[in-house]
Amino acid sequence: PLNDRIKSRPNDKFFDLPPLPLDAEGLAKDFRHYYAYTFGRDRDSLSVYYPYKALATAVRDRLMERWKRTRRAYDETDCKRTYYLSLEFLMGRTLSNAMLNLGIEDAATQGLYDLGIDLEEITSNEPDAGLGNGGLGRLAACFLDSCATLQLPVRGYGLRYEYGMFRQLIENGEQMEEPDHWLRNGNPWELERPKFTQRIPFGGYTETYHDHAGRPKTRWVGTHDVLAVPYDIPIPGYRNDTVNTLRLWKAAATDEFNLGEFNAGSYPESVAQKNAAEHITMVLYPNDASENGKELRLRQQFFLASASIKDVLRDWIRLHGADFSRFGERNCFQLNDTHPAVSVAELMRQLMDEHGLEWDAAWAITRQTMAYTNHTLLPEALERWPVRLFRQLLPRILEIIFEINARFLAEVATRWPGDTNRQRRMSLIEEGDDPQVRMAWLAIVGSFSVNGVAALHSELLIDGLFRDFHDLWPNKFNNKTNGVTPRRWLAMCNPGLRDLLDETIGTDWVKDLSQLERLVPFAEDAAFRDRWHAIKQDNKRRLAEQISQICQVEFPLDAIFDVQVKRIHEYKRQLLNILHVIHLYNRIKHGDTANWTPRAVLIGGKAAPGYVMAKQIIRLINKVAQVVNADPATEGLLRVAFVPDYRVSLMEVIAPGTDLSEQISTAGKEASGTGNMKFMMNGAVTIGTLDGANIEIREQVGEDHFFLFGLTAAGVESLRQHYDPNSLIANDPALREVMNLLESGHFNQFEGGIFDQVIFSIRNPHDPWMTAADFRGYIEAQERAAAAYRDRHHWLRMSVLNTARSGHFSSDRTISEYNRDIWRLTPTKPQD
Ligand code: 4GP
Repeated sequence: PLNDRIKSRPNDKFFDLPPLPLDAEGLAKDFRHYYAYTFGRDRDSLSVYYPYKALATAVRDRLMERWKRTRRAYDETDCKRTYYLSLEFLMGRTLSNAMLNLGIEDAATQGLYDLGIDLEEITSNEPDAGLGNGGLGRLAACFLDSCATLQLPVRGYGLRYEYGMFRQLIENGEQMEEPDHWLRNGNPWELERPKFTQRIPFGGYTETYHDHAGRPKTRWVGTHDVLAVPYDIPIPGYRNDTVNTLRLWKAAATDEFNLGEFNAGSYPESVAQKNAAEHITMVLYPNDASENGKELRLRQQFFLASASIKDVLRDWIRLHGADFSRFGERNCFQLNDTHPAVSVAELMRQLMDEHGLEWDAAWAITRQTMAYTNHTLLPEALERWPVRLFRQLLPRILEIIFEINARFLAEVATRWPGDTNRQRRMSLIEEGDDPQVRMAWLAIVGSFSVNGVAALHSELLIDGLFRDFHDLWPNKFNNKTNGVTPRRWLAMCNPGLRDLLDETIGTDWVKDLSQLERLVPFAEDAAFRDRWHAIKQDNKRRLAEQISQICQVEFPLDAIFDVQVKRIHEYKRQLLNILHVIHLYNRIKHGDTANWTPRAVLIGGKAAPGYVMAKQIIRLINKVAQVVNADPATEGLLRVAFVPDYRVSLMEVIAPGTDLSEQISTAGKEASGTGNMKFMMNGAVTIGTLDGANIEIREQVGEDHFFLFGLTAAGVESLRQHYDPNSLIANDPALREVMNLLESGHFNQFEGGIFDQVIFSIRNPHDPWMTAADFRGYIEAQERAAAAYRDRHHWLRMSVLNTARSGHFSSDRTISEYNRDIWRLTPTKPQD
């Protein structure tokens, strides 16, 4: 056949293509070619989307050769590999990042300029790939960028959701959700790979049989299968010719569905079955740090786990045959939270039922290859699935989980004989009327490494939630403090600052962010600080223009830009922020404005559609903003805006234009935070609690360059017993007046009672987030920040030092640690 004939001709014209030009002329030529011939556009077509698509296609071509060379290098060196399994990859836009990493932005700018086109007009037409909720999903995207930049053989595995994170609209102050059909106009970055389609079983039942050697075996039969079709996305490293892969699975019906296997002669029912199969990857569950306990979600989880493991085993067999003796030492699966934890049992199943391994051999491999990262301590995020749901959807997987549990509990009983309480606590199955599978326990038992995402978080895990497991296996537990990619979050989003850094300390910082340290002496240089200031003001102007367009609120450029953008959650305490805004407003109304620092407060973020309290907080922010902005007394002193539809591409404008970064969660609740790192890198100063990575940020930058307030994690826990918000309110005139304004209905004149629940939460002695407890400390820290901002050069010094000391928070550092301690991969260059 054709394939063999082509293969047998080494180095012939068919394969040996000249490398594509990376210069302005070459890019412009290809751009015009795709625009005119591939997309069939001419001067009358108005859509702004096609210029984007034409340029994206030209850029993708330039990734393609490097992609193949990277793949070939991994195959030929037969290196160890890691698979990053995640239900979320919050990639944002790809085009600008790909051009940056390829080193062709200047050429593209010039090439398009010669055609009379402004590059930014094109790049801003790319829809965000919003295949994630927040921190956990964006972390996965930063990690992929770092893995490719460090030339590590890491492949991402995820789901190709038809609908990503919903679009948020604000109507009369309230959040409305609109579906995000991000694939509507096609996705130039993906490559369908139908050849690697996998078949994923659901339902059915199990039966035992004897194999050819007479050994008893189990098989899973009578299943309703769904096809997993892979789509590959290229992940370019920074100027190193490496292009790694993100493989996303799309669910498709099998042919049997089309032929009506289940409903012979009943065409509409059979098509309905087909739709049901395809539902699996229809939509991303929009909950951040909370459980998604629906059957469809468990289907998604198993679908990802099963398809990805099949793909990895297929690849192993392609290169090594069906000998798995070295599989364990050559492969690693990193589980991004418990969402893909069912992989532990699914790897066991495939190794035993599909490849004939015995339990012990399969378990040794599983325990040698699985590693688990925890991303939150919040109890509501701890995934548990009803045993009955498992029995019905994944009967074979449930059997394996029971067997893992029986063997594990025997180990616990040997270590702590007679300690039945401990056995009950550690069991993978939570007993009760409706027994549940504890997915975190399954992940811990099945993994050789368990990590938290910041120092405090990892400590709290081992002396809290995971304590029993830490007693048993102390060496399994480790910390990997999060990081963010300096390519997107500094070089790409802040070109003004990038140029100044290049000029001041050379260009190596993009690949080695610790180089930013070399900026430290420049913090003392007044002329340098003036240039720093000019760049910040430009970035603020750009942000203010966006806010003006989107929110019709004008931010004065001399104001301190005070920003909190992240998912809306009670523990993140957007409520505390808005109480401070009300306090400032109250001061203005009382004429208490001596030595005032003008302030522009920006808040943004999505609430999970079913999270009532979070939605009320959004409404409150919007109502307070309306009243404050409309009051002539606040002119020039205070502005407040809630920016709708916060997403990756908005953060690219927000972070560079921010002066003050709000990281004000209740101590002990924010596992790490990563927005805090993006702000710091871009020269914002943090006001924050001793929580998550804030602690490490403060250590790096020094306590004089961080506005600290609030209870510690230990303080929060010990205050719980005798927390009395009502006396705090009664004894603090500022808080009392803020509560009076709220309770008098000042911000909801014609809508009585809409904020009752929010108000109640502040006054509730059982308020887990202890908003009132930190109010006094918070407004005092805000006053310190305001005073510091009035001393411009003092502030600029802090700003420079924040960037200078942010090197530690590069995801390159994080990934190097994952590799050093967990993955142990060899950096591998693409072949020539
Ligand atoms: C988030 C955590 O809330 C955040 O602190 C952390 O920085 C981020 O993961 C990345 O590790 N958790 C989630 C989630 O997004 O869905 O649990």
